[in-house]
Amino acid sequence: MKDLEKYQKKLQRYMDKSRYQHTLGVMYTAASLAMAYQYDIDKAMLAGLLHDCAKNVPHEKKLELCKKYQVEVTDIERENPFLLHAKVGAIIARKKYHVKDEEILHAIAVHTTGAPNMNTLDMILFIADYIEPGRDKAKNLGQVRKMAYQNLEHTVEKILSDTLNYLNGKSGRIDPTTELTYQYYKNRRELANEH
Ligand code: DGI
Ligand code: FE
Ligand code: FE
Repeated sequence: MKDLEKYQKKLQRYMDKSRYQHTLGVMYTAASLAMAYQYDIDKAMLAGLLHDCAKNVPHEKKLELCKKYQVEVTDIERENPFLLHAKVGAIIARKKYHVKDEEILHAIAVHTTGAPNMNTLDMILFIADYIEPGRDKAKNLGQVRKMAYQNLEHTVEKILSDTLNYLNGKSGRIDPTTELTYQYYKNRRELANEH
């Protein structure tokens, strides 16, 4: 895809080396998950490439952009503006990279907390961000990487459970969406097990 190369060059100018490496890792991991689940590979790669495009935008500027484009900012996002790089990433992908595909924009917008009832691309991006080869800090990474190629929903639930455990041991507030999303996927699995 020609756009992909163009976007890579542009992104590289805005990102430090390690963030760009992570971005490429997510892009190729998203491609590989798209292969496994017969999803559109080009779309998965574009979502992966752009998902953290707002990562280096200063907090003030992120709040400004949300106001300008009438994107709602929750109290938790105001307190932890790094959470906003997902929603603002979708704004920048639309305005600066001219991405028109709403599925790609949505996947970028929900990539940090997840959201209940995510679609296939949302889950591919959410998982790829967590398991890409450059990641090494989260626990159970080996198990999660294997799960990713067996069941997307179960993997999302596992990642959220591990993330909530990790955040509970830290002082940072937990976004209710993260909690809500975890409960949603846990309930779905339990309901399915009853039948
Ligand atoms: O942008 P990346 O670092 O590549 O990845 P990301 O957008 O998934 O952000 C990961 C971080 O977000 C990780 O340190 C856990 C944190 N996080 C996820 N959900 C929440 C959260 N942090 C807070 N405070 N609250 C949340 O609900
Ligand atoms: Fe991110
Ligand atoms: Fe990321």
